[in-house]
Order: sequence, then C-alpha cells, then structure tokens
Amino acid sequence: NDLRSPHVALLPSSGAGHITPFLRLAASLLSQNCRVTLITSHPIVTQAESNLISSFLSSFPQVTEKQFHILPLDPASAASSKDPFFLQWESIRRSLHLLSSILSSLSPPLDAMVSDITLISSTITITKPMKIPNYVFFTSSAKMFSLFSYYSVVSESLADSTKISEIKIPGIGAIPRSSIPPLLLVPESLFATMFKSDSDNLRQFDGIIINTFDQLESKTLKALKAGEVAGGLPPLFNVGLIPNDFERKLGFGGEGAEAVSKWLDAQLAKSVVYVSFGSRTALSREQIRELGEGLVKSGYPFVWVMKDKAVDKEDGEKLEGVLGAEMMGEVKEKGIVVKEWVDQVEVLRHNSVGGFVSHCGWNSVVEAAWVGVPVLAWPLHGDQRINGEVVQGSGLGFMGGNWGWSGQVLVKGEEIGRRIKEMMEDEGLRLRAGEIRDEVRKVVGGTGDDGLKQLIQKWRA
Ligand code: BUP
Repeated sequence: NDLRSPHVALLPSSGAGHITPFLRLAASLLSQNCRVTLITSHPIVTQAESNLISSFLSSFPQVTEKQFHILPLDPASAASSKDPFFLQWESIRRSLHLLSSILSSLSPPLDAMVSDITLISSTITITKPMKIPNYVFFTSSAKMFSLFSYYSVVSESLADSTKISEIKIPGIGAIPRSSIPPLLLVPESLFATMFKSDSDNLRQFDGIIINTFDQLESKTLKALKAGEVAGGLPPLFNVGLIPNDFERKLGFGGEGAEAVSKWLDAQLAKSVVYVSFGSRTALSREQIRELGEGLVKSGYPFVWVMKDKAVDKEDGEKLEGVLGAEMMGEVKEKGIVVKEWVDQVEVLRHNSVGGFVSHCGWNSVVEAAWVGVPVLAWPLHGDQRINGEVVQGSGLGFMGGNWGWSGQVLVKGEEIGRRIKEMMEDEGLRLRAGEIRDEVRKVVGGTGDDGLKQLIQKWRA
C-alpha cells in the first residue's frame, strides 16, 4: 500500500506566521506523493497572506484550493479585541459549521485533515461526526506546546495568579511567571478560557504536528514523546519543515526588496544586522525611534523591516513621518529601512548578514536556525518569550534583557545598541549558530524527518 496517495485537507488560520508553516507542510506533503486540498478563509486579512497563497498555488497547480467564505462577526464580538488576527480566528471558528459541505464534497474522500491550533475546538466538532481523522498543527515551539498541553492541569492554581512565580512542567522544568503569556495569568479572560478548553480537547485528536528541530529542543521533544508532560495526549509528529522556493518569488520582486538585495551585495561579510518583529507586530512610534537610535549607535549596518501598523494594507505612513526627518537622515546613512515585505529567509542567508534582532515568532526562530544566524531575542507578545528561552537555551542567541512585554517598557536606544554590538562581536555565538545550522541540515530533508514519514505512513495505512 506504499504507493497510495493519501488525501489531506489543510486548514490554516490567519496571519503569515500561521499560513507560512502550513504552506511549507503542504509543499513537503506534495513531495511525498500526497494529495493536498488547501482550505483558504476569505476575506484574507493582509496582502502578505494573499501573496503567499497565490505564489504557493501557482507553484503547485496540483493543489486543490477550496475557498471558505467566512461570516462577519456581530458588532459586540467584533469590539471584543483590537487584534485583527484574533478577530479573524474567531470569525473562522464561528463559520466552521459551514465547512462540512465542503469536506463531504471532496473526492477522493479525505484520509486526514490538519487544523490550525487556533481553530481546534471548533473543527473537531465538524470532523468527529464525519469520521475524518483530525490532526492539530501547533505552529509554535515544542516548549510552548508543553505549556499548552499542561495548562489544563495547572490553570486552576493560576486563579491566585499573584502567588505563582513559575509553572513547573514535568519533564521540562520551570517556566517563570515573566515568560507566561500575560493573559494566561488571568484565568477568566477569554484567551485563558479558550486555551484551557483547547488544551483539554487535544485528547480528541488523532495526532499533533509540530515544526521544530532537535538541535533547538531535544530535551523538550523527548519529554513530550515519552508522555511525561501530560497524560493521554495523541502521538506527536515533529515534521522539521524548511523554507520553500515559492516564498522566494515574493520579496525580491518588489522595488524596496530589490534595493535591499543590491545594498546587501555591497556590504562586508557578516557585518549586517537584520531587524524584524514579524508580520503582525507594530512597535510604538517612541519605541521605533529608540530602536533607530540603537541601530545607529551599534555602529553596524542594518536592514530594518519596519511595521507601523499590524495590518500591512493600513500601513500607509511614509518612513520620514514615522522616524522624523533628523533620525531618517542618520538611519539612511547607516542602513536600509523598508516597510514592504522582504524575503526574510533570502536576507538571512545573505553572506553579509551576521545577526538577527527578532521578536522570536516561531517561524523566525526556525529560519534563523536553518541559516545559522545568531539571534538577539526581543520577545514582545504571547509565545515569544518562551520561544526566546528556546533560543537562549540552544545557544542560537540570547535574550536582550528584562525588556518586558510590548508597550510596558520603553527600551532605550543606548541599551539596544550595546546588546546588538554584543551579538555581532560574539565569535562563540556565531560558531554555535553555524553548528546548529550544520546539524539541522544533516538530518532535515534527509533521513531525519521521521515525523513527516510516520505521519504519511499512518495516513496511507
Ligand atoms: Br515582516 C516579514 N518577510 O517582511 P513569525 C515576515 N516574513 O518573509 P509572526 C517575511 O513571515 P506569529 C517579511 O520569514 C516568517 O516566515 C518570516 O512568522 C516571514 O512571526 C513569517 O516569525 C513570520 O512566526 O507570526 O508574523 O509574528 O505571531 O504567528 O508567530
């Protein structure tokens, strides 16, 4: 039965940080002779997501796209959060009852469905009666997954959150209070309530897919696979995904991206700092200016992907307006700042790039490991502090400092500049990052991607 092509439907949620790993998974499944149906939720929030999906579909015409038209939220729910991505997840969740007709129309029938972590409690109610095996794709680190899967055990004790200084996770160790996403410390918050019920519901799924490397999280993966963290969980498949060619068509096509590419070619080897806080984090104007000052003070040339608004389509302000004329002048002398999408992996793997100031969105961490570039971790939201701990623990980089959650602390330019210099001048760190890259490349995409193979084997059976 080894030749049968299993048919898998993939259901990503919103945000480039969720779409990207799903599309990478799709590309890997296609290379292993699977049939893939991609369910895309419309309307799409950002231009970056639309571009990623179109580029993917034109690179892989054999994929069936099913457009899923989601219902708008009622005004009260729409006012419940300021985060456009969180609201989109909520709209998708509330529309999922409309998905059954799409799923039952698919031919051949599905062997499995893979659901984004943000949608799981709603998607399982659809696939259970249809007897479609459902797999959770957890799009963050294994360490964050350990907190997630353990959360239903510990959430009660968090009620008295002021007394909790850390959460001790069996087989993993302690996660300090300062690293726990702040909303999880408010058990009655909508986020914490959902996190808990999703954590409970994991047991209804057929498997959990995670995208990490042993070189980053071997101890955590071992503990999870041995069932030490929480009982009764379905099997864990670590798929170790890597960037794919369809992503390259994006950045360097644009004018700004073209300029970045030319500028990088003219810089000295390993001399450039790359700065990005991912696709959905906008710093305050004040923090942006401190960062500008820090970059200039570091003395190193830089490529800075600047976000002034969470949603790219709304980010219309010119750079001068954000930075102010004086800083714009200083910044232009030393580096290059873009407000449009660049191909991050392409920039990171450029020989001129020697360090990455990152918010530690999980995809960014995986990409830094893949190219072997040291990371100065500056986590700002949600899972990013825990991911930053993974960066520090593996030796891929270090945390900037006790810089607090986004908006709570203004990190001064002076300190930012000092920490960037530290990253750029640490030879040991550079060597370790290079080792991680070499070790990862020996296994991933070669004989080591066992998780993916086991998964497909299961679907073929
Ligand atoms: Br911005 C930007 N180019 O200009 P993360 C991002 N990316 O290729 P996030 C670009 O988007 P979540 C750009 O390489 C990565 O694959 C980047 O995902 C790419 O962070 C992805 O790093 C961003 O996980 O998502 O966007 O904050 O919060 O869901 O982790």
